[in-house]
Amino acid sequence: MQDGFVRNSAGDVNWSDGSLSGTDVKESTKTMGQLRGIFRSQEDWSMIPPEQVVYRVQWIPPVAEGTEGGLIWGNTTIEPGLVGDEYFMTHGHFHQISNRAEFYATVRGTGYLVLMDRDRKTWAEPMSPGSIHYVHAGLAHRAVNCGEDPLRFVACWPSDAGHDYGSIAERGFSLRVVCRDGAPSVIAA
Ligand code: M6P
Ligand code: ZN
Repeated sequence: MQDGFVRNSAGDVNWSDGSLSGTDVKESTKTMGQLRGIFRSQEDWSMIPPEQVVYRVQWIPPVAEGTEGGLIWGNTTIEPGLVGDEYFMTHGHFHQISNRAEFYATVRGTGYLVLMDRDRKTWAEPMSPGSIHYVHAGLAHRAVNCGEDPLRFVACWPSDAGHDYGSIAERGFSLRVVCRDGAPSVIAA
């Protein structure tokens, strides 16, 4: 083999859990303390240790974030758990550039992908291993773990999409996923 003709350009995905390895993998962790104001009950939120990990994200940016025309591959692992009757979930965001879409695909676990447009019309798609979810441009998106095991999904989004967390921090989504009699229920917020 001649040098330079064959190489791995991004990294490796372990398809059994979606995890990434390689030199360019970035990682972040979101703790309960960083999710102040996201769950419905401030009182229940305050009873959980702030260092409790709610979810982890890994991603590979083959081009710098913010670059137009590129893509980023990542994954998220949401731990199982409840804040009062509300399942552990991601913060959720709109994209800063409103015409940027995203793919999610579930690897392990069960839950919901909650989607909301700018008029606050909200709906939820069930997530289970193998489910593919197309997040249309302009929709806010949040994943919720309704199972007893970690919810793991992979995602691919444009490198210049950006994360607009402010709108969600201010008003949230207009649906919440809660545990009723031991089963998930999607209710108006
Ligand atoms: C997915 C992608 C990421 C996002 C992550 C966690 O992997 O959508 O861009 O960062 O989920 O979601 P959030 O940013 O809302 O915390
Ligand atoms: Zn996104």
